[in-house]
Parts: sequence; structure tokens; C-alpha cells
Amino acid sequence: MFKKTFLMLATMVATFISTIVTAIALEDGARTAFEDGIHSAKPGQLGFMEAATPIMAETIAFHDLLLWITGIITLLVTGILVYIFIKFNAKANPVASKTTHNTLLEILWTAVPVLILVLIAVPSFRLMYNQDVIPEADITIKAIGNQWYWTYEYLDYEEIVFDANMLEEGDADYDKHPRLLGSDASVVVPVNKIVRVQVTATDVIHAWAMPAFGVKIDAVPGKLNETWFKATKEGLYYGQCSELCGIRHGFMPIMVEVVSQERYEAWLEEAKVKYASIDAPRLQQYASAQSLTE
Ligand SMILES: [Cu+2]
Repeated sequence: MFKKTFLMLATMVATFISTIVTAIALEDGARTAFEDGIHSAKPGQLGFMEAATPIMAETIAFHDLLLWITGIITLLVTGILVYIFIKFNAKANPVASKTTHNTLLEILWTAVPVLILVLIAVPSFRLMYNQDVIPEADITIKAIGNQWYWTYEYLDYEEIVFDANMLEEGDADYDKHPRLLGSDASVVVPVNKIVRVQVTATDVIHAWAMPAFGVKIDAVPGKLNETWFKATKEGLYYGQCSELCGIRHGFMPIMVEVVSQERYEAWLEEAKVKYASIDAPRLQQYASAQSLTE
């Protein structure tokens, strides 16, 4: 019995160590410069991507706090169990105690967990509130999920409406992005500005998710969801549709380019010309939604 348990524990420890060693070995094997753990996860990465918004920084801090709390509780419970196995087994302690109640202990094991839950609730509620309440926005973007691509509308500029499709092998720029994460158009936003994102869908439920921003929100047909982010570091960030939405669910990436205010304004002028000449993407959406039902 003891030998079996020991073997099982040894296997678990060995698996854990080999996972970490593999992860460390894989770390240098990034396919593109973006797979650096900041703009996109690096191969074999453990933990979160680096935070690009204050909300994500808060999320990581909250996660780390929880990891300490659950870690200490796990160690404490394991320690107590091991102590009991050794001290109170039939051989070491042949005459068992008949004690049934201990008021102090009972108060303690009720009060301590309550205190721990309160300790967790304070930062948890604060984070949920900060995510939910959208500060006054500098720009508003609408992200519309379609099977299987995204449509974006810059609500302050009528002309800026465009689709973002995944880059396939053979497309120009395909090699510049991590696999399945490159798309032919990216959302461009200015750094350090509050961006409100309204999210909806035309066909089935999708989800607009950007790990480095701490943003993940469902895109539901007939419903307008809202979220926000304030990216504090310039660069190109990758996300994906995060709701099982059909056969090409894994092929609708999200690219957000965070640029300086000047570059953003230059992009706006370019985009107004570029996207105004494209056939209304909204008509294409309805066409594609229709073709599915035919
Ligand atoms: Cu989707």
C-alpha cells in the first residue's frame, strides 16, 4: 500500500518537473518576434502574458494573491493530515481519545475561513467593479462576430467599417504573425486612451477576448455587450474568438495595434479613404448569414 502511494507521488513529481523543464526549453523557440509573452504567449509559457492594461495588472495581482492563499491552505491541510497519519495511527496510538467537542476549536475553524473569504472578497469585488464600470471613453469601437470573422465599426467615424479575416498560409504577411493569430486587418487604437468596445454578433455566440488586456466578453446576437480597456504599452496584441461558435471557431483571430496618438490620427485619415471604398461589409454579413440557412 505504502509502496503504491509512494510510486504514485513520485510519478506526479516527475511529471511536474518534466513539464517545467520542457516549458523552459521551449521558451527560446518563438516562431515570430511577437511570441515574447507580451504581445502573444510564448511557446511553453507558464502563467499569464504580461499585462498591457491596468485591469490585467490588477487581475494578475489578484491571481497571485489567490495562489498564495490556496497554496498555504493546501500545505496546512496536507501537513495536518500527515501529522495525524503518523501520530494517531492504530500502532502509535492504540487507545483512541473519546473527545467529541472543543468550543475554541469550533469557533476558530468557522471564523478563520470566514475571515479568509472576506480577505478574498475585497480585491475580487474591486476588480469586478473596475472591469464593469466603463470610464468616460475617448473612442468607441464596435466588434461584431460573424461565422467566422470579425467586423469592426469605429462609431465616431461612419466611414470606418471593415472586416478582419484570418491570414491563411500563402497570404502576404502570413509569416509575420503567430500561427492562427494573424488577420488581414487590425483594430488600431491610441496608447493610454480609454477605448470602449461594444460587442455583438450576427449569427451565433462568439467572444471577443484579448488576454494581455484582461478583456473577454461574449458577442451575443441581438444583444449589445460593453467592455473597455486602456492599453498602456504600444505594440501589436493578439486575441481569439473564445466561444465555441462552429467549425472555424479557432480561425477568427483578433489583432489590436496600440500606437501613439500621432500615428493613430494618421491611420484614421488613411482608414477613412481605404474603408469608405469597400462594399458595405454589413451587407456581406447578412449575405453570409443567409447562405448558412440555405
Ligand atoms: Cu467565434
